[in-house]
Amino acid sequence: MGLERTLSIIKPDATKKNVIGKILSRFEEAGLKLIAVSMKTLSPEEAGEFYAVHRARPFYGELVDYMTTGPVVISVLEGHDAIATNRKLMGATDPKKADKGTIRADFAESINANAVHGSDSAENAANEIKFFFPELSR
Ligand code: IDP
Ligand code: MG
Repeated sequence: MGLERTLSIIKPDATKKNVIGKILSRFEEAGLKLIAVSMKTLSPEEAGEFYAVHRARPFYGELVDYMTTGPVVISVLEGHDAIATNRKLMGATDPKKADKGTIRADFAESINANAVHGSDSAENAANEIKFFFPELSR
């Protein structure tokens, strides 16, 4: 793949731990460029709509509640193969299963409070970027 964009969210557990800078550095060190950044606390409506693809999953309610417990840092990362590069930096969903040296292995608390979100496909990346940064999607 060529130049791509992906959406990243540093989740409430990680902002609370004061590791925003450390996580953003990993993106930059991997060659991903931050082209938009926003820090905010998500409303239940925003979190619910953002994670609507998971509505049918048993953890949906817990996930939406958790995502509103504190500020998050939402960013658009751009670079070569950005979607897969970011997923690789993140590590597995369950931090206990995440490879050594990944963001989740180093900073996540649990399978729910797992430090970061990253788009998983080009289609979802486009939708997620549009959701938080509509001005980038014209
Ligand atoms: P991903 O973030 O690695 O792409 P997904 O399967 O898309 O993982 O799940 C979205 C988010 O839902 C996860 O990042 C995590 O916060 C939460 N989650 C996933 N599986 C579970 C679970 O089994 N229990 C509680 N929360 C979960
Ligand atoms: Mg996912």
